Amino acid sequence: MRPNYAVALDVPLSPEVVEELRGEAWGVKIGIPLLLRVGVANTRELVRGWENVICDLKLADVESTMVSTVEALGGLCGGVIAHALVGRDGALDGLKRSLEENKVSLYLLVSMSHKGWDDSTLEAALKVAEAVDPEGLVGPATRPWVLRRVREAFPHKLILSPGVGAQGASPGDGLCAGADVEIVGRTIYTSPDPVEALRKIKTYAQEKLMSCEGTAP
Ligand code: BMP
Repeated sequence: MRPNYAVALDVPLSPEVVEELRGEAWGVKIGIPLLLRVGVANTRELVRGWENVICDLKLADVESTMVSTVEALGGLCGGVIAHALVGRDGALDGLKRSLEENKVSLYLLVSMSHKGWDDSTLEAALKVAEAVDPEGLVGPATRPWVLRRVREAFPHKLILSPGVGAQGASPGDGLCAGADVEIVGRTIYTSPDPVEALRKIKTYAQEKLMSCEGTAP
């Protein structure tokens, strides 16, 4: 398994650095902080050429509002993240249909990486995800046991996992617990050399993967 990374670009970096990161990363995750800072048009310019542009809008609303929010981004997103807990009928079912028509992937967030997230909702979120059948899921690298449960519930779906670096998980923790891609923001974009920071993260993860491969779910 290769250590795959998505760069969480919550602040803008120079186009040259973003372009260099593209050569090292699986994808880029953009969301409200970047969109508000530089606008949709500049964001589009910044991520031009990236194969996987994941729009982390943390959608959690009724169908029409979620669909309208994605439409407002005018084809910017290759994937969209929504909260599973908003439920299927009248919400995620319509969003999924609309995204499918536009060949955009849906990722459902089933558990978050911060301390205060209540994992008593996990089984309910997984049940919604099962009913909606998204392309992928999002779960925390900070709580590997949760990620293992997500992988167990969805053996073949793409799992994205934030929480590596600034939030305390080590590179490879998410991958070893069953994720396909780890999401890293601050450790990369606050570094004086973001590309080198990502390379170091990948090297560290590669070593960790060598010791956990075979034990990973
Ligand atoms: P950082 O590596 O700087 O902690 O950034 C993590 C990124 O992943 C942020 O963009 C954050 O919004 C996002 N994220 C998270 O941290 N935890 C989650 O549970 C879900 C997220 O999308």
